[in-house]
Amino acid sequence: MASKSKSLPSQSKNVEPKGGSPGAPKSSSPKNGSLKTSIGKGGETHQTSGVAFTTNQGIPVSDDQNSLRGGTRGPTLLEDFVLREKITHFDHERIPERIVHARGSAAHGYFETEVSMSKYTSASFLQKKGTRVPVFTRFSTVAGGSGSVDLPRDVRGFAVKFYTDQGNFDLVGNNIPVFFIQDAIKFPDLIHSVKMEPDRGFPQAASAHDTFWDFISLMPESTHMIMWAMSDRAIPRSLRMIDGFGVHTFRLVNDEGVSTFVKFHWRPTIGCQSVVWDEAVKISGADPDFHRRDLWTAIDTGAYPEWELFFQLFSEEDAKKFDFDVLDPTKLIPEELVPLTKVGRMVLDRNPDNFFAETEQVAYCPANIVPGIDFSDDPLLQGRLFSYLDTQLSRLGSSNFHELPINAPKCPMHNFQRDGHMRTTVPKGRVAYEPNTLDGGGARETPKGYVTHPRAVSGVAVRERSKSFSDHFTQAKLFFSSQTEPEQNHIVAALVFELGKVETPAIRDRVLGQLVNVDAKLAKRVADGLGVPLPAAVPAAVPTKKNVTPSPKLSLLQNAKATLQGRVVGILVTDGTDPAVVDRTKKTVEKEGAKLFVVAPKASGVKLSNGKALAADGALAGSPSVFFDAVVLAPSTEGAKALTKEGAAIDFVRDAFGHLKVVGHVKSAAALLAKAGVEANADRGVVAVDDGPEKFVGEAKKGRVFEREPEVRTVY
Ligand code: HDE
Repeated sequence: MASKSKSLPSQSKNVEPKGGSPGAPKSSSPKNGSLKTSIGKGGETHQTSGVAFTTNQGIPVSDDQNSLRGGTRGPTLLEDFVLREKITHFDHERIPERIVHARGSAAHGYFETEVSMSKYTSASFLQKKGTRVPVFTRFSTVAGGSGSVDLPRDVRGFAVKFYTDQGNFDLVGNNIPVFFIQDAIKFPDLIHSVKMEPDRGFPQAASAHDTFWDFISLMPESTHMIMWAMSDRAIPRSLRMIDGFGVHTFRLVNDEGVSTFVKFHWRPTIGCQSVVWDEAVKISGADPDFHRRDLWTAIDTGAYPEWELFFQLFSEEDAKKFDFDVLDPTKLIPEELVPLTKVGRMVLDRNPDNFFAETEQVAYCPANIVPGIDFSDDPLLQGRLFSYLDTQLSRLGSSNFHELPINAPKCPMHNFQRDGHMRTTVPKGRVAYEPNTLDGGGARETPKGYVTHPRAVSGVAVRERSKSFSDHFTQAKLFFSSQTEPEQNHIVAALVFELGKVETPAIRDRVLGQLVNVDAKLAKRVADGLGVPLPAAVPAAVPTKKNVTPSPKLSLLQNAKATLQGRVVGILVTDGTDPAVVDRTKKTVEKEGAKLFVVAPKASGVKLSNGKALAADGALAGSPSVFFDAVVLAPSTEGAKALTKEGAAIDFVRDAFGHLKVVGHVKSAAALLAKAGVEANADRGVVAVDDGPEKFVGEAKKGRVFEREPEVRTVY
C-alpha cells in the first residue's frame, strides 16, 4: 500500500498551498490545454496526465465520465460511490453568503511600517521602520448578493487582516469615512431597507427604491452619509483607486499605558478616481465583474496596488474641543483640524489561489485587535464587536473557523479550547483545562498579553443618545460645500435619479425636507430635477450651523493625481491601421505606467498597413469604451467607413465622449467621429494623434474633461 501511494503523488497531501487542487497540480497542467486524450466507447473524452485522480478518500478513479449503471442503457446503481460522493459534495458547495458585503474581491500582500509609532502604541508591528507583516485585504459592495454586479451605487468595504506576531489585527473599514446610523440597533433596519424588497425580491444591489429612501427619510442622522453615497465615491473606477477609513474612533495605547485617539485612513498611491453614472450603468452590463477583473489583472501583471496608511491622532482633551462628538460615527474629523500622520504602506502583490477557500471563507472581525490598539465607546463600534463573531458562526458553520488557513494567525496559538464541528488541529495530551499541573508547562497567561486600557465607565443604564450626537446636518453641509462644481452636480444628479425611482411621493418629499436642512439651493435643484415643489425643511433637533469652512480634502477632484499610472487606454484599430500610431501610443502610454488595450472588429486582430498582423486584446463587441480611461481611434479610412455601420463602434466613440474621456484620433477616423457626432476639435479632450500621442497623453493624465459635461447631459 505504501509503495502504491508513492506512485500516486496527489494522494500524499490534502492541501497544497500553491498549485491548485490535488487533482490538478499546476506543474503538470499545460497552459495550452494539450493533455493526451483518447475517445471512450460512448464517444466521450478521456485524458491522461500521469497524476492519479481520486475520490476524497484517496481511492483512485478509473472513469470520471460515466456513472455505474446496470447495462449501458440501464439504471444508475446506488452502489456508485464515486458518483454519490461527487454529487453530495457538489450539493453542499455553497455556504450562506455574507448578509452584507456579500460581493467581494480580495488579495494577499504585505504591510510595511515606514514610521515608528512607538510613541503612541505598543503594537509590535508598528514599532520599527521596515517591519513587514502579511495582509489579506477584501473589498466589497454592501447591498448586493455575492453574484451581483461590481458597479452599483454603493459603499465599498475595505477590510484588511494584518497577520502580526501578536495575532491578527482586522481593520474592517469602508471607502467612506462616516456611516448611516449612530446606533448598532438600527443596522438590521438599514440593511433590510436597502436590500431587495422582501415581497418582490428586487431591486438587487440598488438603493434607488422606496424602502431605502423611506428609511432614510425618517433617519436624519443618515444625511451626512447620504451626501457621500450620492457622490462619485460610490461609483469608483477601480478598487485600486479608493480610499479606506476605519470610520470609528479607536485608541492607541503605548508602553507607558498612555492612550491616544486615532482614526485610520488608507490612501491609494495612484489616486482616487470614479466613473460617471451612465458609465457605471453600462459597465454593469458589459462586465459585471469589472472591479474584480481589474484587481486580479493588475496583480497578475505586476501592477501591484498600493495604499499608504495614515493615522489621525488626537487626545481626549482635543476631542472635547471639537464641535461634534468623536464617538459619533456619522461625523468625520476634517484634516484641517487634525492632519494625517503617515505610518506605512500596504502592497497587494498576490492573487488568491482559490476564491472560495480564501475570499469567501475569510472572516473579518473588528474585535480582532492586538496589544497597543483598543476600542472607543462609539455605540456603532460596540455593536460591531458582537456582530462579526456571531455572523461567522452561521456563515462558516463552526466555531473552528479560525483554523481555516486564511483565518489562522501566523504566530503561535495555544489555548485549551477543544472540539467542535470540523476541528482540524489535533491537540495532544490529557489536559484541556487551566490552571493545571499535568501538562508539563503548557500555555499560560502572559504579562505581554492584551490589556484593555483602563477607561472610566460610569453612568445610569439608559436607552438614550448623547445630545452631542444631535447635529445631523452641519457636516452634510460641510461635505457638499467642499465639493467642486462638477462634484456637486453629480450629487444633485444622483439624488434626482434615486428619488426619481421612488414611487411614493411622500417619501421623496421627506427626503427633500431633510436636504433643505443641508442646503436650500441643493434641495431646490433636486426638487426642480424631479419636477416637484420644494417642501419645507423637516424639523431638526439642532439647527444646521450657518457658516461652515469648506474642507478641500473632502473633494475627490481637488485631490486627484495627474497620472495615467495603473490606467488602461483603449485603441480602436482596423485592417489598414498605421503601425506607427499603435507603436508610438503604446510606448508613450506604457512610459506613464498605463496599459494599451487593442480593440479590433474581430477577436483575431487586424492586418496593419504594412501587412503585418496585430493581435487584438479584445473584440469590439465585447470591449466597449467604458472599459478604458481614455481612447484612441486609429482606424484606416476604409476601416472607419465600415465602422460607421457598426453600432458598437459608434457607441464606442459616443460613449467615450459622453463619459468625458480624452479621445485621440487619426485623420482617417473622421468618418467614424462624424457618425458619432463628435467634432474633431470639440474641446481640449479631443486630440489629433497623427503627429504623435504626447498631447493626447498629456490631456489624458488630467483625467476627465468635466467642462464638457454640460454639453452632453442635463445639469440640474
Ligand atoms: Fe459591517 N458587517 N456592520 N460595517 N462590515 C459585516 O460580517 C455590522 C459597519 C464592514 O470583507 C458582517 O463577516 C454591524 C461599519 C465590512 O468580509 C456583519 C454594523 C463598517 C464588512 C456586519 C456594521 C462596516 C462587513 C457581514 C453596525 C465600516 C465585510 C459578514 C453596528 C467601518 C468584511 C461579516 C469582509 C461585514 C455587521 C457597520 C464594514 C453582519 C452590526 C460602520 C468591510 O457581521
